[in-house]
Amino acid sequence: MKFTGFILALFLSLSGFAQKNYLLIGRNTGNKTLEDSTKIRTFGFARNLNENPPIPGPTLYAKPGDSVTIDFWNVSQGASHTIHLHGLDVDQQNDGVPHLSFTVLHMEHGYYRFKAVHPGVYLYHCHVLSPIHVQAGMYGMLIIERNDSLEYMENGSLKRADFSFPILFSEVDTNWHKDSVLMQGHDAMIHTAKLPKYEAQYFLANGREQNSWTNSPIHKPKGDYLMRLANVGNYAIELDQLPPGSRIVNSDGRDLPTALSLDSSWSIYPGERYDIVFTAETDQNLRFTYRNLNTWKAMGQLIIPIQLFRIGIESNPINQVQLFPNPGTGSIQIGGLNGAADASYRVYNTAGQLMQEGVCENEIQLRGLKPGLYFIELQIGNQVLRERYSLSQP
Ligand SMILES: [Cu+2]
Repeated sequence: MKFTGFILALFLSLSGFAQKNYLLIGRNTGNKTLEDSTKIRTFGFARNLNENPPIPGPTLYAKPGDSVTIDFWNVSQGASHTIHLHGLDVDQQNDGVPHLSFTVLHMEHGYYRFKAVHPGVYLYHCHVLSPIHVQAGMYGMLIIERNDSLEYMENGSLKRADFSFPILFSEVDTNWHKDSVLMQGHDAMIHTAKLPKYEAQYFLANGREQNSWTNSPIHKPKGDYLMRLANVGNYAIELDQLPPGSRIVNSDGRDLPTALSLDSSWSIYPGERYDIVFTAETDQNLRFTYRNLNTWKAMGQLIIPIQLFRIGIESNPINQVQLFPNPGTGSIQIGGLNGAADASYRVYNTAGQLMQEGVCENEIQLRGLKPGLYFIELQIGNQVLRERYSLSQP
């Protein structure tokens, strides 16, 4: 028996399949400050007991063949929660629909287990009084990647993008974040409360509103982009404006046999997910309109800019240079410098005043600057890269 176990372990390790373990903590005492300083109460999934649950919850990753276990703890006084694995082919026990699988009560925990099979984008969310608990913030993305985040299938062949990024759409209606809505009875079977009419005032992508995207756009060199979209809100997301040549290669966790061109309009309905690929040769404004499903009225809009590095020469090595994390707390790593000699940097504030300068190695430490927006200029030889940088509170 021991020997069989050893052979099995050897086989599993050689085959590259892994055991992926995640810990999520359900909390109903979160808060989120919106861009106009409105503060709302939230529920959410935190990674540890100290964390204010982020919205969305952490993105979970797996590869085909992985065995995934989510250990879910509930520390929500008075509220029960579950994790529904939206779009994944899990068995009944692990589906997270209360009364069909199991519910996790306050100070209890449960395991959700499944095998990752089809690459694509999925969602997880609490399924207890789901209109309320999802609006409260109990949702996140789950991505099954191929060998890495850049691979995708198009027209039956394996391809590779230069960059990829996930975007999860949602909304906030502050009237749904009042205790009278959030803290009513949590048992779906005896739930009688009247819900306010849903009219979202805030429009989010990855939990971020418009100013955040304007100030910190997607900032990469030109190349092929793989964009992983999901909608967990109550509105449809109309893809208003995408780069020419954009196409859908994967829908709801299945590769399309033939890529679908997005030259005409397309919408992502609640719960849907798409992988979209395009080539960015110039700066792009990706535009998304949030539409009421009953009236098709435009309720809000979000523009996500892709701002390419502004470099003159195609083969320019500065194309590969990246500053991260951004936003950050003042310790900025510089990727792709590759030991370039005579690299220098300058930091300007938004009024154009030079705040700091120096010789540039693999890190820049900002000193004594207030939180806010800055411009960081890197000079390598006669090539210059200018990057917006958001300095957040340390
Ligand atoms: Cu819940």
